Amino acid sequence: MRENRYVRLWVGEVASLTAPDRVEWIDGSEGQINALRKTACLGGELIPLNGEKLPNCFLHRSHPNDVARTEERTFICTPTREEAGNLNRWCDPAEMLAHLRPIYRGCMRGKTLYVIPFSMGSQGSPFAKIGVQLTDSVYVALSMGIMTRVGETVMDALGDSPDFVRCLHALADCDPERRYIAHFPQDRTVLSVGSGYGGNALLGKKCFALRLASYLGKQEGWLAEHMLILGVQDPQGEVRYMAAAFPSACGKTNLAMLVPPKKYRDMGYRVWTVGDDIAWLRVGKDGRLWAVNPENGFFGVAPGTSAETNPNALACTGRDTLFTNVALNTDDGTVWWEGLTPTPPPHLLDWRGRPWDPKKADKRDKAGTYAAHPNARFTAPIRNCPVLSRAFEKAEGVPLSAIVFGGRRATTVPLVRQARNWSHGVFLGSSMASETTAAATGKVGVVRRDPMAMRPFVGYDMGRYFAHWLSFGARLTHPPCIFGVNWFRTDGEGKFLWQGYGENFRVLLWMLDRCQGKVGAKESPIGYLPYLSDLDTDGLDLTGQDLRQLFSVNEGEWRREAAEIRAFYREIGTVPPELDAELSRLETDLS
Ligand code: SAT
Ligand code: MN
Repeated sequence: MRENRYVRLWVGEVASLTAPDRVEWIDGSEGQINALRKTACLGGELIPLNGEKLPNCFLHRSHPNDVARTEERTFICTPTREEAGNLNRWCDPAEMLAHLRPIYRGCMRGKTLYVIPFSMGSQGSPFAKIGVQLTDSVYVALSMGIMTRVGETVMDALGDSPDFVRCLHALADCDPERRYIAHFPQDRTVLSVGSGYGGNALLGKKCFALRLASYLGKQEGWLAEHMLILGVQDPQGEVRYMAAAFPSACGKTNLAMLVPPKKYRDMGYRVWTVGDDIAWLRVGKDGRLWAVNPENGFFGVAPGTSAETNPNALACTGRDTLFTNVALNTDDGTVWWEGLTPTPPPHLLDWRGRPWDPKKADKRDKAGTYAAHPNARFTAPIRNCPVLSRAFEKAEGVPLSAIVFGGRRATTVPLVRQARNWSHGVFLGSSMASETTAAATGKVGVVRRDPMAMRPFVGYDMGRYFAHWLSFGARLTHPPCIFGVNWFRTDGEGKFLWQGYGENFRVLLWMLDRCQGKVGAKESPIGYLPYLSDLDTDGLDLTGQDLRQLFSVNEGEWRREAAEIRAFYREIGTVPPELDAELSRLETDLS
């Protein structure tokens, strides 16, 4: 592999601090991957699965205290607290290093230090950025090999340059009290210790591609977003692209791989997946907003994924996949999770490896009683996706017709609405809220403000991030239309009013009709709402009353919403005046 003295120097420094027995450079070859899988199986980090039914697939069980992102242990370490802003946990860089150094010291004794050169974005793309991750976990090394482009070609692309993001990860003793996910944006460095879980440990993902990248994007004039990207192909063969932001575990992977209902497929409609979690956005020379997915795999939520809900995701997991915290079927060495099939197979070990008793399953304590952990995941190569867009590898990405902001809201927020213009769209994104999910530690189901689904992922001050978003309004001569959606509204009994999944395609079509100016819309205090006759509801199990409730805008609820947004803006403290004006207009229109 090509040498780079900056990488070598840094690896040397880390090795002398952490004292591994050996250092192994990841070249990305098939032979090396196979050897690593063997090592992981020997060491108990991976369990091989049925080689015929699930070729090259493995099960990983994490430490039970380490099953989700830990926002309360995630820090932005900038010289001043102001740079990190009021919503991030801030720590002085020197103080953080003083915490971390003793934890790292000698923590890799007896272990191998893996050096993983990786690229976010396809090589040669103006979007692409290089990182080097060091880790003591073979599971993390293998996962990085799925989620990013790794190895020799990355070192070739880096050449003699010092321009790479330093990502140091150590599982160490996986002690939650000594767990830190620390970001140093000025030094382009991430230091993570004490967790082997996805977003805490696969540092190319949230740490680099969102937190550090959002900071770089602010400096360099682009955006790093928590968004899926998909293309809708119409019967004439024209493909239009949209990017959609939802908080973790709110169905981004399902929407990205959506299968249109049969009648639309028969008409010739198709959906193509470009990405399911992260989008990097730039203004093109043509004044449109262009997007790439910088990743190379999916880190999807397993529970709820089935041949009905998401056949494409299921197909992604058929080979070369790592499953984390799902149940093991001891009869045939396959895996299972809640929702995969209506009835579980008879002999399962739960996500912790204990015999599972289905009679004890209690939805109030999923982690304690379900077969799979509610945040169980699959890590699958993007090339496995049957509906992968041909544009995925395109250096310049895809031009966006629409941006969608969505959350999980049982009440208040209608199925779909459109922002009046760019700044109203930014307001809509900035005021998003969603019920919390199992993807992060903490209570599930509590409504919290989650601007652009980026609350846990903006690497600097939120108000300045909003200002950065607003600045694109002037730069885009052909801006995408901005929409808000909520698939999760419920009736009085707590039942979802909208079927979701493939039926969301109907909403995508309305949005694209709006982008092309094909249909009108009703003005309301919260943006444009569809004329119900423009949304195809034919063949849906939906009463007229349900439909009205899906779109109802209750002024009392919205006055409460506006008051919460006001309080949230106050908490941020640095919200730009344009957004303040949007909020004032909402308040006035509601009164
Ligand atoms: O754990 S990850 O951050 O990688 C997944 C998610 O929460 O979106
Ligand atoms: Mn995510």
